[in-house]
Amino acid sequence: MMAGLLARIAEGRPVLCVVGQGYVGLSIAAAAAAAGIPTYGLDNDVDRIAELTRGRNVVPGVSDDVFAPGHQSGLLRPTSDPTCIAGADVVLICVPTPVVEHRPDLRHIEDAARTVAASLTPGTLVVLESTTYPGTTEQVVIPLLESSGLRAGDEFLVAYSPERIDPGNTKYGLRNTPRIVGGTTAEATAAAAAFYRLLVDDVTSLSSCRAAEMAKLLENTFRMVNIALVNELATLAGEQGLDVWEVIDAAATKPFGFMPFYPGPGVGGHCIPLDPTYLAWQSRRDTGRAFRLVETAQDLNAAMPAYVTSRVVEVLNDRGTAVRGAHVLVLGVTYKPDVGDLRESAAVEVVSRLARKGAQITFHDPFIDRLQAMDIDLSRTDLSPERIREADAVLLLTPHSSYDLAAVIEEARLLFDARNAVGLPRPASVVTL
Ligand code: SAJ
Repeated sequence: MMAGLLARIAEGRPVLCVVGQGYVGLSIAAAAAAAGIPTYGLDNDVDRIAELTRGRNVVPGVSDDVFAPGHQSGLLRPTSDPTCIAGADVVLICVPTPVVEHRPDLRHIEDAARTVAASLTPGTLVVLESTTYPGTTEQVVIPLLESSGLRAGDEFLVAYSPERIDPGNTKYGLRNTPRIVGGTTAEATAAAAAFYRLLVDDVTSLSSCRAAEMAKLLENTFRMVNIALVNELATLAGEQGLDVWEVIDAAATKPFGFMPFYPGPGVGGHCIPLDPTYLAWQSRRDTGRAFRLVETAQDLNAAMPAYVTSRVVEVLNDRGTAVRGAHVLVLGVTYKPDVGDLRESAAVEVVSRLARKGAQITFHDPFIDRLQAMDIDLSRTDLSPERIREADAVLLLTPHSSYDLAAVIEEARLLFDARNAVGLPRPASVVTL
């Protein structure tokens, strides 16, 4: 039964079904099709499927140079019909794992597993890619898959392999970002590793699903707590009149034992601020102990929008301008540069806080034409010299690469550079955290 699966993988043409066509699922579905693998891109959003079928890349975070080759290959078949799973050799589950009230919400994973179970056939490899807490694959996904009546390990194989996409990263893509895979059996691990080697240069096999689940959480928790470190350092440096960016760059001259992270208005996206919660939640559930570093770091990062807001109020005040009635032009509101995604964007909270203090906010972001979030509803302003001159302060929160900062500095009476995009030495009209 598995011999057929392994043979089709070895031939480089297993039939693939990717459940979930968000930025993770569509990226790997398109790459697989471009690599000659017949691929179903399964999603229950029929409008999204209709657009993708027409060749329109409607998923934020998926670059056209990833989507286009997949679509043009003629092997990428967007669909909302889950029966395609019955003909698949390999099924990847790439669905969101949100956090709701500080608890993992596995609803999407559970729904996907049930959908797979309804059409699962013997000899299939099922891989979970969604970020989740260790034990999810074995304790949640497998029982749902076995509701098909098939037995995991004997009649179908199960593994876990976390996605490692970095939206907006033009240097690292699917093929040159190393992969880790862990299966419930040695055969599952081997089959998953063989499949991913069709798409990825460097694949590392682990001893279990749980090891792979925990490794992913370590990766993102590592980032989150180190960002919290420099965020807290920024508030301390600010009070001491130190330029935190100079301090970080100085520390980064050490060629070993240090990795620079940078402060800012906060931590956004749907991974870094959320994934570590899975670790904290499981620690409390399984051991009764808090995962203190995660909880403290999340509090520190969550405090940054208020800190940046207070700094803007302070620099306006230093120039004799009350924040109430002050015209603040915000540049960049997405969660990170060159990615058109507002999820968990700290910039949105800063805008909301300043508006609540009575500031007159205008904003520009090349990816967002209307900002509706929290208690704000603003249309994008044009980025003309007049608009910049009108502002009492220009607040650069997300430095998209399309911004001509020299031109902004030329016209701005005051530029608050929350990301040190201007760099050192800083012109007199430019202030920072
Ligand atoms: N941020 C800082 N300071 C830093 C780095 C990031 O404030 O030094 C902020 C960013 O502005 C952003 C947030 O943190 O608001 C998250 O940025 P990110 O680039 O770390 O996170 P994502 O969600 O875009 O992508 C990350 C991947 N990024 C990198 O490895 C650089 C990677 O961790 C995961 O593959 C991916 O999340 C995921 O899907 O888990």
